[in-house]
Amino acid sequence: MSSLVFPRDFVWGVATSSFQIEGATTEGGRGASIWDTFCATPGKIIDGTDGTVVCDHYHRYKEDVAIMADLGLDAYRFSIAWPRVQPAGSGAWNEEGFKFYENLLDELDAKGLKAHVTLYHWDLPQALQDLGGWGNRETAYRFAEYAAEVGRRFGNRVASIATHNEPWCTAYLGNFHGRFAPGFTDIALANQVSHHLLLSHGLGIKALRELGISAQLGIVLNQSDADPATDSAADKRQAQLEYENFTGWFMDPIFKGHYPPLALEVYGDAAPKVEPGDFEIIGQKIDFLGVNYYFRAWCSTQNPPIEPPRALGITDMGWEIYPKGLTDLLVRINREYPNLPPILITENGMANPDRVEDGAVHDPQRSQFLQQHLSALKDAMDQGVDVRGYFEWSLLDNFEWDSGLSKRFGIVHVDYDTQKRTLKDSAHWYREFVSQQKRGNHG
Ligand code: PNW
Repeated sequence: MSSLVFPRDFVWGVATSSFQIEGATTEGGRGASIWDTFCATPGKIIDGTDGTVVCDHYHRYKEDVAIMADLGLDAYRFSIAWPRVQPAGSGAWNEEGFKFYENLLDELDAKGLKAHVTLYHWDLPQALQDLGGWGNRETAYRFAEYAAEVGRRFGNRVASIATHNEPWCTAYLGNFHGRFAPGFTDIALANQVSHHLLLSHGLGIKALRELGISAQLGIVLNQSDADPATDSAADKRQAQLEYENFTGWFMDPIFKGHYPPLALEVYGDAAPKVEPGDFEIIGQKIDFLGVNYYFRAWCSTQNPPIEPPRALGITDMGWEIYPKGLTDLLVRINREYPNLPPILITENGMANPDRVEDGAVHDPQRSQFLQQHLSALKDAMDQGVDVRGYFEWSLLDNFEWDSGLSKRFGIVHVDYDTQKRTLKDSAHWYREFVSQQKRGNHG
């Protein structure tokens, strides 16, 4: 089915996040999160759904782990809901919350799956938001306490711990575009939030490192290369600015010790306030970089703008399918950041309006998407980029944030009325692909 051959020890997995699949938002002593609040605000979620049930994974995790084992995967990337384990975001720990993740880890162990844990996939305890959320520098210190507690409990039994998932989305979709919780539209706030997220990352890594645990430590960033529509100086400048705003804004502080210059200049007075020593904290050495890739950025300064060619079509999110952008991105960051650690592709996948027909789900678009992106990934590796694993987004159809349940990213279909899971054709395809990698052609 494929002539692609990845290294023998390459890690094959799938990814999810707590708020998107768990449900049970008021069970087991979980505190409220900003996404509970946001979902309860009329007009914020396009189909009016919320996180109270979603995939009911909180009660069905055994079935979901069994599916991953059946697919022959090596690893599972999931996130811990901070308000489940520390309902107020400071002070008391909730043993029942930790117990859920302990049970999940036991189940993964029993099935031979390695756990890759994300500490923050956007569900901030509401109690911390009430104190200013990520706009308040103190939140970074609360995060480091939370990180250390998870590290103490699970740090020797999980393969990796990532501090944040996609801080760009938290900062800008949440505080500038207003599309994500907490729903603000203030660029200076969004910039300050991004700085506090970076600071919390550095403080979290420091605290985890001091524990001497075996888990690999890192961060997950959503990244895009940015292509200018033409060779004009204006389009090229726009593409550089786009790269700096989206990818460089987090990469440069971590790997170069400063914010990217053009973006900083354009933000002017809205640039974040940085305290002495912050970049030293942010630049803590990490063991891996998680890259989430969905699309490239396309930059045209003409009016009306020149549209991207979109030769391979778009997904149900309206995102251009552009596998070559993954190669371009990886080759670029590998060149521009000489001190880059090994990379994990922590998310890649597509939304498609899948339906069950006669007990099956035919989603050839998704299998093709995965095949194309794995091929693009291999191209980058052949050009010297050190990539160690790939996590498909997502195991299950789930709560797609402001799109609610209306967008389906899973390789496994979820019927939200019955909670029945149905393997899509793409799940069968992925199982066969992974099995082929394990069988060899390894020369
Ligand atoms: C990522 N954008 O979100 C998240 O890590 C997942 O939780 C999510 O389900 C997945 O990708 C699919 O969307 C993103 O607008 C949300 O640029 C929005 C954007 C990018 C990533």
